[in-house]
Amino acid sequence: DNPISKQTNHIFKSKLPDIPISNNLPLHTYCFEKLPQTADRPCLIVASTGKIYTYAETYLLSRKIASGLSKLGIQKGDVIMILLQNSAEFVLSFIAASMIGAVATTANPFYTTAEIFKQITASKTKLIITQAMYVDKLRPNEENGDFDFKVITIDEPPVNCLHFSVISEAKEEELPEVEFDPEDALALPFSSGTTGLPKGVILTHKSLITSVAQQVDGENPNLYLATEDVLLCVLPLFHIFSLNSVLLCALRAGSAVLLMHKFEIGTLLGLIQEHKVTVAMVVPPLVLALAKNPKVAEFDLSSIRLVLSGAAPLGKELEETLHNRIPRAVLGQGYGMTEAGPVLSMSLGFAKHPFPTRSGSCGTVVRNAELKVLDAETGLSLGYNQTGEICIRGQQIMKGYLNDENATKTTIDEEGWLHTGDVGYIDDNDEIFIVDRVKELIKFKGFQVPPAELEGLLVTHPSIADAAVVPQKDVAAGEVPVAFVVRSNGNDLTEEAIKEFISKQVVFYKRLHKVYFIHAIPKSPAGKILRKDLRAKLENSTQM
Ligand code: 4UW
Repeated sequence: DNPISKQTNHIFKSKLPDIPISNNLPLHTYCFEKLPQTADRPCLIVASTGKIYTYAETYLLSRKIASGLSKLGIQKGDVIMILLQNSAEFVLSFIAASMIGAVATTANPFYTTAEIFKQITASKTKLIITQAMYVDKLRPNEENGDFDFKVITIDEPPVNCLHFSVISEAKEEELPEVEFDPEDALALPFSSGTTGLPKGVILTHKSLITSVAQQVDGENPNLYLATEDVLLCVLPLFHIFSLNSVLLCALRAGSAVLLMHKFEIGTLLGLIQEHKVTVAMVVPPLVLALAKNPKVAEFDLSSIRLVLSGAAPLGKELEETLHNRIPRAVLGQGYGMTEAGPVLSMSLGFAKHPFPTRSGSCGTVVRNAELKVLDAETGLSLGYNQTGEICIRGQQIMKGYLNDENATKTTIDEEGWLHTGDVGYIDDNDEIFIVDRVKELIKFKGFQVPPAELEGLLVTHPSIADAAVVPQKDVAAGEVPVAFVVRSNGNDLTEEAIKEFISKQVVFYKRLHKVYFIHAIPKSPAGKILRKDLRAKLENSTQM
């Protein structure tokens, strides 16, 4: 027996058996399949007002909104943008889009005008649902050109905008019949993936249903949620983690979703106590707050039975500190990537009949999927405890990038494997450990910061000849973006001026934390920035 050949085609599967998945349905039908049983159960709880929408109300309102959108001319395949913090209107609009075969592109309301318009342009947004305070950002100027989209606000509408009641008070009987194909696009989140600028990620009804089913379906669901569960929804729904693993999983399971429109630790702790939150989906900075903030001691968090962290690496010590604070809760991680539909793996400690897990792992590959670890040099797939690039295959992954065949081809290969750009290994308990990233992406508290975007902005400055942006480790944020800049004329341009130049153009988490001036950006013969060299420069130099 040749041990090498045995390992060259190693494919990892879940410890849970594959299950049949109803991914031929439209997403809303799948999510509300148990409506006859859950009709009177709480579905959405709006934290700021205490208003509760039952499952029946959520479903009916979504139908009205779907009908209203259709009255406004939104048809199958059209894109609507949801530019909102977490709110009932966010959820209802998303489900409504599904009901008429429309596509929802979600964006951060804190984005600058330029960032929003890039997404509007790329997605050909026909209608935007937002709040009055963000409408000023939606006024096209010369740079943005001519646009033709309707704007709906969930509060008092400014001039030329419509109020949300225009759609939410439409007649559900007039909801048109729409033909569905499981491969129809449904969600269009934007992600920079392994390289370049943010791109529209096409997630279909089939991919999202598959992903949700991989988490919460089956006799022994990987992520067991019951109708009695109350899920904390503080992570922004415009990011795929919250949209999929909090909202859609909760809807499918018939659990309640506690919607918080922003994070504030005192409010959060009070809400957990008041609503007896049982399941908390979090990112590492939130784990840090829960583990270390002295206010935690003043509240009763004993209702929490499960804490699921993801979107960025979680330190082992932090996990253990939190465990000491809420010893009864099962802690673990999920690992997702927008393009992967998004969940690749999840802790089997969350299963209905859980498996023992190890601290620091990102969980085990989800069921009905295949995972492999690719050796960068040989292109072979590796066995247990060998480090390489993580690749995933299954019906949950994206259909592709919107209008970008090249980027799609470099991310999903001919055999259907999606290459994540994450580096890790699978241990002998089938658990995934991520150790590095080969892609460009920087993650600030789980938010994407695409270096190419900042580099593109930097070189538009008249006194900058060249620039590269790389991550620097940071205790609070995980990583922060820092720039290496080559000045084009003299030494007048200061670090402060560059930081300000960028911060005016981007959302807060993309701001540069440091600028280093150098004579030339190290590049490969093909002209690619040698990011590794720059990262090493940061790590090695104490002056920096
Ligand atoms: N450990 C280390 C992790 C981890 C990680 C992600 O912004 P995106 O495209 O997507 C996300 C999605 C996260 C997510 C979705 C659903 C879910 O259940 C879950 O589990 C809790 C998480 O973050 O960024 C993708 C990149 O973020 C890094 C990794 O580099 C990945 O390619 N990342 N999760 N647990 N790193």
